Amino acid sequence: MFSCKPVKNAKKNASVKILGFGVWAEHSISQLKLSVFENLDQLVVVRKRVMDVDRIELVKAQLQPFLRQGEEYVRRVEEIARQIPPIQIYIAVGAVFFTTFILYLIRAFKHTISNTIVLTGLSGGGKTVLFYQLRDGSSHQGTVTSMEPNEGIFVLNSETSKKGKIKAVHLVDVPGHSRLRFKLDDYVPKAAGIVFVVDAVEFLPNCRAVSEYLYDILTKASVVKRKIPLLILCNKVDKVTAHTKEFIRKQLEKEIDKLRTSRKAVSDADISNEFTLGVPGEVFSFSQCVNKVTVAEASALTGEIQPLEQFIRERVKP
Ligand SMILES: Nc1nc2c(ncn2[C@@H]2O[C@H](COP(=O)(O)OP(=O)(O)OP(=O)(O)O)[C@@H](O)[C@H]2O)c(=O)[nH]1
Ligand SMILES: [Mg+2]
Repeated sequence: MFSCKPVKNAKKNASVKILGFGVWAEHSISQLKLSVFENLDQLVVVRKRVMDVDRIELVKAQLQPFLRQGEEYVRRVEEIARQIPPIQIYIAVGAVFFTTFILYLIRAFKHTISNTIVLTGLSGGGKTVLFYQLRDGSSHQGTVTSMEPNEGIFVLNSETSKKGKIKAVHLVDVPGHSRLRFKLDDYVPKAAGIVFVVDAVEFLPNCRAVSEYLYDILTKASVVKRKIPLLILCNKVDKVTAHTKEFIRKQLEKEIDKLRTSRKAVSDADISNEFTLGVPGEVFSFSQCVNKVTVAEASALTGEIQPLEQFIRERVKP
């Protein structure tokens, strides 16, 4: 009698073996795939490196002539340097450093040169009209008492048609009202020049007030230390009743001389001006001031302002 069991077992064994072989084959193929991919990656990396090396070699080859030329120049310079006595080399190097230093100083100095001109003086003297004359060449009649400093940076109207380099002027017109005069301190320390405007018509009734204001300006530390030049501009000379600049100068000197004595007494009582004026024991004159003080005439209304323009141009150079 035949039993079919062994046959069944044999079949089962065979299918198990085939299954096992299948798994093994699948595994082996995936392993193979992995190793092939890994090798491919490595191949790409190696190829990239080879290309990089090739490129570097190419650049090196291209640079080679320049390097050789550079070496040649250095060799020649060394040869020339060996022929020149060392003292000449030191002098040449020194000259280069010195020139650089001088150029640097000129640059630094140019930056510190001011182009600010301050117009000051009692209220009603004509500062604002002068400001417009300088800027626009017209008087802008009907000005009212200024409440704020009036300022602008511009090329003087009389110079707009001039060719070549012309420096713009920073002009500030500070109100003359006693309550607004403190604003002067914002501008005076950096000023290249001060224009003290005097009403030549109404001079005598205001002589004391004019002198006091002028005295305060001339004794300011910023004015004395920086020796800021000051122009006393006697304005409104278009009117026949206007006083001459000589008369005004003399009256101001007399009044300031008197003020010196009275202010000295005050300063002894500990309320002092920053600096004293003139030479002790001598009658005061503007020539005794440490800063240059000049006197000129003008008419803002008619545009006769040449002395003012000249003063500005001497202080603010292109
Ligand atoms: N006749 C004559 N009048 C002038 C002249 N300059 C100014 N004035 C007149 O004087 C008056 C005062 O002029 P302003 O320029 O406003 O005076 P200011 O010095 O600016 O006065 P504040 O702003 O108060 O400090 C105005 O009515 C002007 O028209 C001048 O040269 N001649
Ligand atoms: Mg004004």
